Amino acid sequence: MMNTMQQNSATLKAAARTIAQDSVDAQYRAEPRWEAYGDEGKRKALQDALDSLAYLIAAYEAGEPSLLADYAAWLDELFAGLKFPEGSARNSLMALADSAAKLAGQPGAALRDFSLEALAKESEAGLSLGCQELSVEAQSYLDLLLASDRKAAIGYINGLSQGGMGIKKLYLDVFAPSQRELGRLWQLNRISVAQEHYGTAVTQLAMAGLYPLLFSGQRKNRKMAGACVGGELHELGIRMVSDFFEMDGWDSRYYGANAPGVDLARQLSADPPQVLCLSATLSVNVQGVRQTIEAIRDTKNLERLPIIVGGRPFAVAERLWADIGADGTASDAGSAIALAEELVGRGR
Ligand code: B12
Repeated sequence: MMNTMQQNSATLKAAARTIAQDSVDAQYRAEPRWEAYGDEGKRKALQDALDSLAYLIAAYEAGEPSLLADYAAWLDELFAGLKFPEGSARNSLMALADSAAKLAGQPGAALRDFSLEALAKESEAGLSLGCQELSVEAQSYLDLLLASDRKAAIGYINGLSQGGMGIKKLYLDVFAPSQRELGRLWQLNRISVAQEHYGTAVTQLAMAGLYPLLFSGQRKNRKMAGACVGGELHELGIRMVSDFFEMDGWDSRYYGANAPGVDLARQLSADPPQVLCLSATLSVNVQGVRQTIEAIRDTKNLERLPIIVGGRPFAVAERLWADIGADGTASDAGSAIALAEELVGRGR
């Protein structure tokens, strides 16, 4: 049964193109100098508007203003990197909400009210996407990634490992912060998409090189499965989670990015694990997490499978995991294991 917000969201998604086009037209009327960018500029503006509208609707559908506040804070930083005037991010989001109110009846008006409330909270958006102080090791590794020196980067990681740095520390204190900083530098327009892709490819290779070292712990005769939900391509986080379980003696089954819920359910039903970990990085994929959980719960042998969810939306919106039907969330790979042990011990 769909609740009102889900019903409204379906209406809004069906009208998305009309709403996005209307808001782009309104912004072009307000800023006629944008015409100088020609048809290509208009095409990009429409795509950006569609993307932002998807985030607006995702936050509304989840009933979580903090998700929209978080997205607005991210858009602000992105626009600052592009030297857009201050306030552009908020204005573009409100322009979308106004177009929705104009064109999509009561659901559009509900989206606008929600957006006003959420954007008032933007300045309180707690999590920042980057610029934490990097450790010496993370900074040195990142420098090698940015110098496109794969050989030296892999050599550096192997050196740290041989020098006694454990895999957990390499994952959480070297790879994860370097990856986040790569994302921040891309967002601020200081590095290219190609440089981010290169760095991520090297990190995947470095993790693969450490793989033989994962299996030293005593086995526990327990299985976990880890996957990103459909549409979600950020798979390093859930891979780290799966590897942490493996190191803790569990058998881990890592299904990677973009796993369709129904297929995952079918696969797990044949040989159920004790815990399933699902990951989403983008808030537009939160409904995908909900749908995957529903598919799992509707599948024979999996009705009582404990499900842990994680990734940025669940760090931003504290109760989201419960609202979408999961059994818990954890902020990183380390804390997921304690939660899994607790859930398995307690039973669903
Ligand atoms: C690499 C990367 C990509 C790669 C991913 C490749 C891959 N094989 O994974 C590619 C190029 C595909 C990509 C694409 C996009 N990306 Co990207 N990406 C990144 C980047 C730079 C690093 C991600 C990463 O590896 N992080 C390291 C891992 C270890 O951290 P983590 O995922 O947070 O995981 C930890 C915890 O969250 C937690 N956790 C995660 N999952 C789970 C699950 C469970 C159960 C538990 C318990 C815990 C848990 O544990 C992990 C370890 O402790 C991030 C930057 C960032 N801040 O993360 C941007 C970032 C996530 N991407 C971003 C964007 C915008 C995009 C695109 C939309 C860009 C575009 N216009 O196309 C697309 C969307 C693709 C999609 N549909 O998913 C933005 C998202 C902004 C936002 N508002 O949400 C970010 C934040 C960059 C930025 N600063 O702007 N991206």
